[in-house]
Amino acid sequence: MSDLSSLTSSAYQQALEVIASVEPRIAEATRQELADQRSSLKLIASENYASPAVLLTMGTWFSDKYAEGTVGHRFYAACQNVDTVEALAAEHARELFGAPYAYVQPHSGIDANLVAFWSILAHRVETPALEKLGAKNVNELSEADWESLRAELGNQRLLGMSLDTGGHLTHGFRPNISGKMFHQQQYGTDPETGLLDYDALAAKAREFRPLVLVAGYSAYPRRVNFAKMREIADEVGATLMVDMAHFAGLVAGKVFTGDEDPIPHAHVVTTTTHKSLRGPRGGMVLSQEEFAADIDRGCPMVLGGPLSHVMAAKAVALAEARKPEFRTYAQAIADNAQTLAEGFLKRGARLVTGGTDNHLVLVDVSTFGLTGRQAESALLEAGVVTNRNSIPADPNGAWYTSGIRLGTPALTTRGFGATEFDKVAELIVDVLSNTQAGTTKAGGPSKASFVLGDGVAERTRAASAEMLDKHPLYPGLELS
Ligand code: DSN
Repeated sequence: MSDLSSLTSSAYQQALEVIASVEPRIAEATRQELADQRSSLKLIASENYASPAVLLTMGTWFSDKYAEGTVGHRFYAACQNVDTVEALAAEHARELFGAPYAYVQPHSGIDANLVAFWSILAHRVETPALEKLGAKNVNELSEADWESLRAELGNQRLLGMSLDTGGHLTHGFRPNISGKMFHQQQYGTDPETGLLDYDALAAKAREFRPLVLVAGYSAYPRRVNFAKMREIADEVGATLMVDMAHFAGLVAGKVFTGDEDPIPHAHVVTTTTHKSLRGPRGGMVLSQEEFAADIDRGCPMVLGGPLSHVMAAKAVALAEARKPEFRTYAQAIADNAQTLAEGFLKRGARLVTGGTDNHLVLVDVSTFGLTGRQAESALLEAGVVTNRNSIPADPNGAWYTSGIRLGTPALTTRGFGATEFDKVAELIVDVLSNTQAGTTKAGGPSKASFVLGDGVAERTRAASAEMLDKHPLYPGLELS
């Protein structure tokens, strides 16, 4: 056991004892969560395993500090150490991504997107209106001018990728705030190929003329040409916002470069920090200088006090991602996704878009006679953690779905390579081929219940355990 893993073991051992002295059930659930994560194949495309350094950084007294405002300009006293933390996290983010500006306060992806939306509205709508009226801020406006500005702010257009073709809720999905605060339209993918059709997208943008064009995805298994996206945005006068939450690790690790790197092409880029980037749970906004001042007003515009302990952990994670080994990790994420996709294809499974060139694979499980819900549940019983996901034009809707989404970031962190990912595909195909759709209580076809063949869960768990034991999670971390 290395010194570091021994230190980590004793740190967690002692922390759990302290927690148990107050609420033993929480200490027990925490131990159990580690045991469960260690003993299952984690394939949720948006999850990962942060390093012990990142995790430990979150458990400190920075959590107790209020620090509304920005570095050096806080609405609370005694923020000198939070200033250090926030400035460092932002510096690492700028250096890592080559972004002129970084804002590390958002608590999550939706917060980051809200900051981005409102800073775009502030920059493109509010500021010019205030200038025209000769006012410095909205408090100086007459009631009538304020009402008319408010109406204008709420009357803007956003074009984003639809949820069922791989976009995210926050990209203009009607039930989400993004679909309510903007007039929204959605672009999709080509019905035949499942791929983005840039010409169709451009035609839609010309007709709709959005203020904001959102690019990025959470379930699209392909790379995006952000240079083309920017051309489209420029042609129609839109601001290009890229949500790179899923693939930030591939951008950081220089797997996505040139036209596939959103940073030089987008006006504003948002991300979470806990997916392929392997940091703490949180969000971040990167931008060109032009938007910096408006993004900096994230608090109080849409955020409250920053989570200083999480900003500290972001700084640690971003420092990790600046190391050369992170590039090796990022490349392995993409290589492993290729292997996983090939493993499915050679065993006869159907993949949306026919494959992948990022970190995720979307399997159409209807060819196994299952809904996504049934596939997800059967796999979970066999110790394989995935999530059900809509496929384009999904006949089973967003609850039952017809797909499962699989990602490689987490198991790549554990050291899985080509051999293991091919085996993962084999195990999943075995489970799905040996699962039958169940029936409802009334005897009709069910979209949820399923019957897993005898012995399938046991043989899957045994084969997984062999691989998981060879690639332990947090090697050397032992709890008594
Ligand atoms: N929930 C995340 C995902 O799984 O993709 C996105 O917010």
